[in-house]
Amino acid sequence: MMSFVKYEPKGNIAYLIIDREKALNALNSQVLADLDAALDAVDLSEIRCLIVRGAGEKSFVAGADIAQMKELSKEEAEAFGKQGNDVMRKLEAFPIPTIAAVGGYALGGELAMSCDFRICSDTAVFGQPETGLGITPGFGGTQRLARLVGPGMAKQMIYTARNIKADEAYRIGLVNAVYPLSDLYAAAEKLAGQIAGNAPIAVRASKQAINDGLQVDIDRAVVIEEKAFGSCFQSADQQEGMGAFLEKRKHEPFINK
Ligand code: DAK
Repeated sequence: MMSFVKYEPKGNIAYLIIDREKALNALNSQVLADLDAALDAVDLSEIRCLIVRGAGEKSFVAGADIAQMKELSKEEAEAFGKQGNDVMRKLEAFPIPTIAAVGGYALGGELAMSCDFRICSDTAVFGQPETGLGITPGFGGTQRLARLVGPGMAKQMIYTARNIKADEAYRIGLVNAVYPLSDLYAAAEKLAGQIAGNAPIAVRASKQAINDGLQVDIDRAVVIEEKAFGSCFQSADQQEGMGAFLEKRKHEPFINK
């Protein structure tokens, strides 16, 4: 069956490609369901980092599908919001790191914000157009943007519905780096490769500790970190990583054990 989300493994990293180019990769229920299924299909024994991108040269994701949303009842809107929230949460909590490679429009940027971090092309445009459409952001847009760029900037972006370009997105910390479009995916692969080269148990435990720790007070957060730290010990990769340092040699490739 035709899917709007392509899963393309490449060694021990993989792409998830939102592939609905004729609507600039806008998210309707089918795309969300396909994204959910694609996440389930990731081979976590092999893949160590995911790169999320949009198909084509113009858009990452042009937000939720306005044609689908236009006629929703209140109940249907809530159900659509929940479907999106569930899949964004699944992506955010995905066991391995995720990088959003934003080449073009990221309007209603909830998908990008659910990734661990974002890099973008110099052609990228970010914005939350929702209040101009008569709705609030959904799929976590009011929540994650404020956590990423602070409440003041998030409120300005959401109340004004004004788009910002790549340089401003970089300045406010919404993206970690900006590349020419022609270099974006190579840069994403390089980052993903660096991540994939480190001990997977440690990388995953770091992700979970950061995510879980941000939800609680600092006293509980440091306990979460202690558990994550402990979970790495007596692993083959911890033994090899530390052993190699002490023996002044390069470590063998990590084996995720
Ligand atoms: N939905 C549906 N179709 C879209 C679309 C979208 N978001 N974005 C683009 N398309 C379609 C266009 O309708 C057009 O289709 P055809 O006319 O060819 O059939 C095709 O993609 C190409 O778009 P354009 O012709 O408009 O291309 P341009 O280069 O002229 O303009 C643009 C590109 C990205 C500036 C423009 O397409 C645009 O402004 N798109 C809409 C962006 C936007 O406002 N997105 C929505 C963000 S709001 C919630 C749940 C979810 C949400 C909120 C609440 N609850 C349940 C509470 C989420 C909200 C959002 O994401």
